[in-house]
Amino acid sequence: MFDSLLIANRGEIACRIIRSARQNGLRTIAVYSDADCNSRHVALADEAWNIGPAPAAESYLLIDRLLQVAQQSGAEAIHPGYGFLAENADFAEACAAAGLIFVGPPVAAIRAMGSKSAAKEIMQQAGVPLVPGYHGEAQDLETLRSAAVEIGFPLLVKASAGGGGKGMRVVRDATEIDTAIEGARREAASSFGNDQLLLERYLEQPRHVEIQVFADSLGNAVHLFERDCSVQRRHQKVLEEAPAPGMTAELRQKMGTAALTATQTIGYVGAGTVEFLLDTDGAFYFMEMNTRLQVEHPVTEMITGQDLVAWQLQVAAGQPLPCAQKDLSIRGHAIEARIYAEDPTRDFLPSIGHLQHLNFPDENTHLRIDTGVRQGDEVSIHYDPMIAKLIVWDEDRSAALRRLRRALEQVEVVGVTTNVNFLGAVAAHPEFNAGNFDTGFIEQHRDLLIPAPAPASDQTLVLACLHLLLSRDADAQQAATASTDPFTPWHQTGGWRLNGDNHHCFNFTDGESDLQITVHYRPQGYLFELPSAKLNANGQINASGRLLTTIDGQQLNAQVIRCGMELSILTAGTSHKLTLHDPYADAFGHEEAVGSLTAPMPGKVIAVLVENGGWVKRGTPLVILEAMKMEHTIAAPTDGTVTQMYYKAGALVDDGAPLLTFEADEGN
Ligand code: MV4
Repeated sequence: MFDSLLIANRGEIACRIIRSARQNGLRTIAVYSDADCNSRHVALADEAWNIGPAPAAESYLLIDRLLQVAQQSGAEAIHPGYGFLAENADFAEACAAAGLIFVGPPVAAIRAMGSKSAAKEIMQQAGVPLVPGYHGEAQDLETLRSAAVEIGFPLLVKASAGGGGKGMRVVRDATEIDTAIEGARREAASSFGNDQLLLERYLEQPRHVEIQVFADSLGNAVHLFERDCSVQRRHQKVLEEAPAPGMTAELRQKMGTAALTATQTIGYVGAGTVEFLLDTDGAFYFMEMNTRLQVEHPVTEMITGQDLVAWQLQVAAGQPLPCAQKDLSIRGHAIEARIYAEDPTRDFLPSIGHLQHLNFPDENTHLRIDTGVRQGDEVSIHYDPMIAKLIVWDEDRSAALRRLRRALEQVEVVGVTTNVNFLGAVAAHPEFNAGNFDTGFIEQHRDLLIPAPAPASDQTLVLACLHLLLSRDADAQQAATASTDPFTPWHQTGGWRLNGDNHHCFNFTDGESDLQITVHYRPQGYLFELPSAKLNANGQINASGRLLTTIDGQQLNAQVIRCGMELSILTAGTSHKLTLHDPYADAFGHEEAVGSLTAPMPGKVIAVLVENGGWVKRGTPLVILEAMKMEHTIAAPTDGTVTQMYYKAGALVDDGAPLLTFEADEGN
């Protein structure tokens, strides 16, 4: 076994590889772009080397730079992970030429599987079942037209060099074939630089079932059963599971044998995945072979108890496979959900931003979290916006689904929009739970899986107000303790008024709606007057910052995260964002509030939102003052730097007191 490994990747897969490499006693060498200098994979590795600016084309895809780091760091082997250069035959070849062990398949195998047509030709020769079709070299219209008639309709026109469904066109009758071929040819040429096409009979409702295979350099090969990856959106996998629902022992044996035939036919070594289309009649057809470790490999690991990255390292070191086929069996059921920073309600638009709050449920033998990020990291535009893979295991599928739903409810993310609620809706959908799904599942059930955003519930509104009230009490308590005059009325927060019912008004914006909630102080807590209900509630913020409440007799705990005027309220399975209105800014005009860095009247500092030396954009909230029972936000007058904050939360300030010094950017 080699002693050192360079991981030519980032994010969760880099962290995952480092974990197994370290467990196997290897020195781990990470590479990182400028944008990743503080990332989790850098922190986990024994050493880390900068390879260039954020764009992948200027860093993670630079073969020469990676080989240079390998040489400088003394790395003996390189693991490409997935994506980036994982299936780049030139990279594998360059590693070998540099005397490095490439943790992956032989160059010839990568090249052979790189073209769909070539792969299908090889598989056809090997007797692996293919969808009836045409994948020949002759590409003239006449040949393709007559092949189409031979195949029958509906048929699919695919780009041979294509992937992920790009360039696929369904043709339902002969009159459409010419247009479809010419269109597909143009798209293939522009998208892949290769206009070769193949034709196949179109399967209306296929499932995507893939077989994990593994071969060593000594002629041994095994399969580690199947994964069902049919729940996809625009050819991006959403959920994957193992074993496949409804799979019979006979079909599993047939598919496993076909996958091993494919593997041995191309002299494969290492981890690979043979993808099949499974038709409704139980027939299966070779789709493609992936010459890398897949994102979804953890579900296979959970049902077999194997560490596939450890297998990769051992096989790359020339060792035999750790297991024979007879040693492998399926135990239980595993499901993986891919948590992404994207907004399903905006057609899954990536959501870029700062992970201000990130909390996962605790891992255990039933729950595994593979992630490349930590609270405080940025989700950047440069890379795949994956936040984590959440993998559950249990004795059977329904128990695993129950665990998945519960685990997703406990995922807390503030700072970016995520697909967590969408994943939960899939995991709760009756058809998915019944195992009735195929590659069209998401489109078929879109309305139920991606409901329109709902207004804040009464509970959410009460939780938001309670958080603000209790936080203010805590600040006031802290100020009183620190004050030379602990009994000054400025530290009282009981809503005291002369001859009046003690109450306070909160103004929120929820989506497009403005809401006002009046909170009446009561001996046992508070009475909340909501737009459509009155609720009694009280609570406390515990040491870890969680809000523990009783609302009309029901106990409920929540995480409420505040960022300036934005409040995110997270409870089991729900997350909602409210914007706290600043009536003072409205009353006095925002311009004045933005321009002034002094206290507009005597009051109390209730929040300091930027640290000394912090750079901010114009309008960013800097300090929140409380005066006349109202909140006033002091915001950045321009882009610039807060050079000195004069006060901490709880401090009392006089009218006109300078609150901070601010250095505007040049040109402002
Ligand atoms: C097909 C097919 C139906 N009939 N081939 C999509 C991308 C590539 N992996 C192959 N794909 C398909 N090929 C025939 N002859 C349907 C798909 C397909 C699909 C396959 C697997 C997983 C998700 C999919 C989503 C849409 C279409």
